[in-house]
Amino acid sequence: MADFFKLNEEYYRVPGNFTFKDVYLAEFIRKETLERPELFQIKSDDCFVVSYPKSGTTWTLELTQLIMNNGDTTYTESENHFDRMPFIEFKLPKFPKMDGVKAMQIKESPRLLKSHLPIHLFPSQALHMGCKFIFVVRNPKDTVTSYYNFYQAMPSLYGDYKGDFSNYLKLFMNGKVVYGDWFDFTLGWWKYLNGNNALFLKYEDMKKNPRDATVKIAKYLNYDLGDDVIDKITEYCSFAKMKASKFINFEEIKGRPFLRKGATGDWKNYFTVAEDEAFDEVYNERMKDSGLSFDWE
Ligand code: PPS
Repeated sequence: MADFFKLNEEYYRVPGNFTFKDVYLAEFIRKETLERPELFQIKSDDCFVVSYPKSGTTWTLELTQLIMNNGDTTYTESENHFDRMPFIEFKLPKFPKMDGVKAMQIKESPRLLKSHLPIHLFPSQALHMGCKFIFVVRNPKDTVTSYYNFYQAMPSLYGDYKGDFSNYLKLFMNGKVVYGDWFDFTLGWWKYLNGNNALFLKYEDMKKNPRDATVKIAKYLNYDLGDDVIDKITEYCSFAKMKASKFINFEEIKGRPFLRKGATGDWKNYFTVAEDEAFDEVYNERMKDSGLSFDWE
């Protein structure tokens, strides 16, 4: 297997890529904040939604924000998703309003914040201040499938990726996609979350029972919402509704929306049988002691 996902030296590199503490990153991640995490100015009542990219972050953030607003959609319908929930490590001159450090400073508390940083790059002060953590994870076959499509949809972040899926899967399996190795990322956070007051959600569970996710988030954040409000929030954040919302969905390239399919099992349309088998071998080896399992269908 070792050779199955072997990358040649000419592999695709995103614009401004750099490696920080063994994690492959891109120009849109502010290196200065990784070197000086105190720049983040964390507050003890901050709530973080943390995930590897393409795991259901946007969905979880929208649910959480509506819960924090007791189901009132006024704020949700007043600004776009990325401006409402600061993406803490983001910085790219093309999107000045999205500068994470600045954006967090102007938000009222309790703040709802997004990050894709692996735990060893995450501002560690937040781990000791009583902040809330909602971690969402998705089966990695669907994650890489979604990420492959996102690379092609967002040239402003990922450049001019022209490789096929097999090529992309090799990048993913070698940790050469932005935010690095999925296994390291997931295991790192999973170990932390197990022993701490954090909420752990799986995308596949959310798909099967979206109402349950709303209930869990509300309970975790101590919002006592009525059944009608829980139903309203769940429905408001359905894939169809979020896809139709101009405050959430967008297309940088026509025909390649940010909210793409919102399905489980799409990986089967991308993986060959050989790739699937080789992937399972790596997965079983790397995740064997984790106690973490996924639905793959
Ligand atoms: S990002 O850019 O890393 O923050 O992306 P992230 O939000 O983590 O993941 C994007 C995928 O989640 C899907 N999505 C949803 N699925 C089901 N229901 C809802 N409401 C929903 N909202 C977003 C989105 O379509 C991406 O998955 P794919 O498979 O590409 O469609």
